[in-house]
Amino acid sequence: MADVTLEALLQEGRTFPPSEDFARGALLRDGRLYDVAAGDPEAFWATQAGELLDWSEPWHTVLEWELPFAKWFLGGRLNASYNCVDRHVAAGHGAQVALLWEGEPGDARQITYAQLLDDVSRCANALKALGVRKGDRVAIYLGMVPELPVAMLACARLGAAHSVVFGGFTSDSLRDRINDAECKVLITGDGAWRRGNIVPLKEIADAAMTETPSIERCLVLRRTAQADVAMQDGRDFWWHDLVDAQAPECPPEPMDAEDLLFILYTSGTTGKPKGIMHTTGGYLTQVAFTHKYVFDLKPETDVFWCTADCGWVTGHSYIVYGPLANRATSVMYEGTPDYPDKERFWSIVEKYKVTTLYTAPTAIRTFMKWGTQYSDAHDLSSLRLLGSVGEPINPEAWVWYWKNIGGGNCPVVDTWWQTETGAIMISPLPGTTVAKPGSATFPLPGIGSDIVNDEGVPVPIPGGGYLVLTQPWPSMLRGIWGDPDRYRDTYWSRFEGRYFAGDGAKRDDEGYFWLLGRVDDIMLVAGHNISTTEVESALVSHPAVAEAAVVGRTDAMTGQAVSAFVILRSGNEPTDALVTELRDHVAHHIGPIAKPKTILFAEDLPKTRSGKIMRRLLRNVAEDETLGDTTTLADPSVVEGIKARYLSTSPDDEG
Ligand code: 7RM
Repeated sequence: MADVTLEALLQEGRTFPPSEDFARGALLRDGRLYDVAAGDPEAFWATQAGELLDWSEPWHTVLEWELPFAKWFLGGRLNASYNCVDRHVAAGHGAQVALLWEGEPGDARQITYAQLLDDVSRCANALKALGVRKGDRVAIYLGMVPELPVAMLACARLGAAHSVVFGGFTSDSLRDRINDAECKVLITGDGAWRRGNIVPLKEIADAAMTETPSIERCLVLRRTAQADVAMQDGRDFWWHDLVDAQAPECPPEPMDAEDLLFILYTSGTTGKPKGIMHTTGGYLTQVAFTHKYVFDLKPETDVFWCTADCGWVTGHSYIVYGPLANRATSVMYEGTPDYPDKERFWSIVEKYKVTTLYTAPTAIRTFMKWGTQYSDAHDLSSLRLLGSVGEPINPEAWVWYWKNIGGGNCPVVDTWWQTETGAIMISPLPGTTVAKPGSATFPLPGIGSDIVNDEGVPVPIPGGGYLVLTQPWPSMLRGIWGDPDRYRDTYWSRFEGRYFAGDGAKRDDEGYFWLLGRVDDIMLVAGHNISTTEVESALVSHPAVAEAAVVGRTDAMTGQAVSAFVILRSGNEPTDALVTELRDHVAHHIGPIAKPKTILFAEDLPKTRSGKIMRRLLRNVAEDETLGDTTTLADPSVVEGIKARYLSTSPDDEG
């Protein structure tokens, strides 16, 4: 990847050291752990596994690496549910709140660790009664209710792998995921609340279950209490009948460190969804490690809030397994940021005195678009640390978050990782790393990564190319369910001996990592590679812009031309003069080569259900092609709307 745009990000000169206050109280105040880990990564991870978790049987071998297949902590035995719940109760912390659950307006529940132990044990007994055994797979299709983590932990208690399917997916997606993993039981609900409306989960599940031969039983939680929920005799059981009747004791099954903990499907842009497999010991070690040190967790005083849905990996690792393994008190929120009003997040922060907020750039850019009046109306002084995950965070959004939400005194940790990596891989350590807005900074202790060129040769610092991971890590995926060849092809064949993440990245002259987006999205303009992230960040650095997506469109002169879709901050008008100004702004910040040939103002951008911009569809719009597969879109009407506007606006064709 040639890099005309390299200078652009290197111009980001702002640096943010942790405040003295924060650094003084931090778990890690210097970089020693990097050296310890670099000296002997296996010994480092073994120390973490021993310190952070309880094992019923010690491991005899830390790592067995038969590229591309890794096994960690061989011979070790443990149970994830025991580590997340029982041991905290046994240590006298039963009365500590595990989950501060905030439901749709008016609804709230607090669940202590002691209560959680009861709930998980009863649910596990119910699953047993439904025939679930160690080694089985259980599908979970629920909204963000406490019973979702309870069900996950109940599966883990029995040694059955869960496959959580996001509650916003269609019956076809649910059916395909159930069939791929041959799940035996489905756990769902009568419905889920979504902005005052009911998503009829059971109806959708019923449609799926007409074509899921492996499903024997279905457990149904009553959440919305609509009138007519069809229950099939002998197959369907109400949670409140079956689970509530069980004994609150259920011995946790000792699991091999390498036993499957869960499968989680990633859709990707092409091909059928991949069932990413995570196992017990390594996964739990790394989620506990990263949750503790990246979020500087103090279990006695912190209130941690990860705003993701449990249907995504972020929810698995930083709502369920990481925080509970570390005995954190977490907020779990059922709804969306804009319902019933745009102050919802900030009233929750104020209500629960949240100390640590972990959210996504898509949310931060939305808050930027709305303006600061909503956050200003609340006391956010409990916050001491902010996190970001899911996409590159534009420097302007980073600074906005730091200033308006963090009040200028909370470190921001921009955390890069994937469903496949299981846990955070590249991120600041908040008490010691000097942050730069837009940079995920450095690989964490124990993580090996590099940036390589097309031939797989490491690119010297400073420079850009493909992000690779160079050594196995404990929470790495163990494969794709049922498809070892696809595992090898997708991740381990592009660069020999190294894991290819699919992302472009750069290092600046101080070795900071800057993630540049998926390599499929990189544009080639007049022989120069231009990253979508950089042009988008340049656009977002203009005071009128809240969010931007850029794609390459075929161009007779330059091969590809930059085509931008822009969302304005409220109070700005979409004028021709602004188009000119924005094009000049990009030219000024990056260079004339990156100047968007066309700019279209939009109300919204097409996003996946987890909030990532889907540039592939915008590319179709820009190329005037028929729209491709839109099934993974959160709201398919958005892209239709953009397409209609695009066609009615004549593209600006001067250079
Ligand atoms: C956790 C999660 C993974 C992809 C990944 C990147 C992008 C995630 C960041 C990021 C830049 C970040 N898992 N990504 N975090 N890009 N900076 N901090 O999102 O499997 O759903 O997605 O998300 O492209 O490869 S995921």
